[in-house]
Amino acid sequence: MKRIFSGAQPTGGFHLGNYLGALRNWVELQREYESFFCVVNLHALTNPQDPKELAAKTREVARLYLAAGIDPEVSTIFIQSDVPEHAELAWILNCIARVAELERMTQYKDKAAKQREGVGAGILNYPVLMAADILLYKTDLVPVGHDQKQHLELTRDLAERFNRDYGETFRIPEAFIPKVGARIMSLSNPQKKMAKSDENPQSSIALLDDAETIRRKLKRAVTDSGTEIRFDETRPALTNLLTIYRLLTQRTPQEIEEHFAGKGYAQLKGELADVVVEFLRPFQERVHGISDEELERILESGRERASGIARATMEEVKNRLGLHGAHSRN
Ligand code: ATP
Ligand code: LTN
Repeated sequence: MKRIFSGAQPTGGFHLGNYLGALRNWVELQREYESFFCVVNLHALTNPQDPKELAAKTREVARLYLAAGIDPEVSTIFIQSDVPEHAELAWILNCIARVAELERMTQYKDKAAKQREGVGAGILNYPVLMAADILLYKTDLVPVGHDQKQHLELTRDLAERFNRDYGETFRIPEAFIPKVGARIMSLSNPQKKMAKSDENPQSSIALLDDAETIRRKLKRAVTDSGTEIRFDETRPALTNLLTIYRLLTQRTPQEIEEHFAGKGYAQLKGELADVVVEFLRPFQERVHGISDEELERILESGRERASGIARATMEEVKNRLGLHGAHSRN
């Protein structure tokens, strides 16, 4: 069976973009692949975190995975820092990565530009840790949103370089980026993606937002000029709302355009709010229905399953590099 690996950071509020761009596809693909879904808390450390909050968010993200439909009986859900091999392999890959290629990453450039006190080394090395996550599990497919495409290309480059220099070790992974939903845009600026790190809470719908908040945010969402409700690339704000509607109702663009013929933005926003609220209600109930004990049991069994594979890969990597431990000499 081929393997999937993906992850999300336990930072900020998980939003509809994270769900529609990534999580939704994890759920769909989990039965066709052996799947690993990780809460990447070491990645979160690239920005300052409050320790208590980080611990709570880490559990919350694992709950969101479960509520979205990741089945712990078929998929492995675990926390990145529970498997030390992620950091270990990241160090090794850092030694074959080049500073110039890391500096070319657009996410790095964006984040570096915002940092007034000097950009942290962790932000530069962030995609190397991501490569380690993926390569440790000999992953075939990585379902992510569009913003991760360049990081996946770097992952492939690092794997190829290692294989060339030290012998065939890593599988070369492919990105799985959905045709629709890979880039859900901000509700307040359709030129920017919906992002957890956006300082304006108005710009995204969090999966844990209550009904009233959702209605208010959608009512205030920016729109373009023109009145006709249709999918139109020259009207990105409208098309973004319609795309969310499309993915949550699973109706075709044609059906949607017919449905809204002769209606205005207010009607669309109202109906979209109903759809989002109806979608999130059972989701939120499931999030709160998972007991702490059950969650810990799932994460512990995830840790065990992930560790077994991670350890085996690291053994191979260390052998390739001449890093034999005392126990394996002789
Ligand atoms: P931010 O939202 O602040 O940019 P992030 O992208 O680092 O945070 P993660 O939680 O690490 O957020 O991302 C989880 C997944 O969600 C990734 O696969 C990412 O590509 C996807 N994703 C994030 N934002 C969007 C979006 N606006 N549309 C579609 N997919 C998205
Ligand atoms: N960088 C990703 C999160 C991430 C990831 C991964 C995704 C870390 N490691 C491995 C897929 C596979 C992001 O979305 N910000």
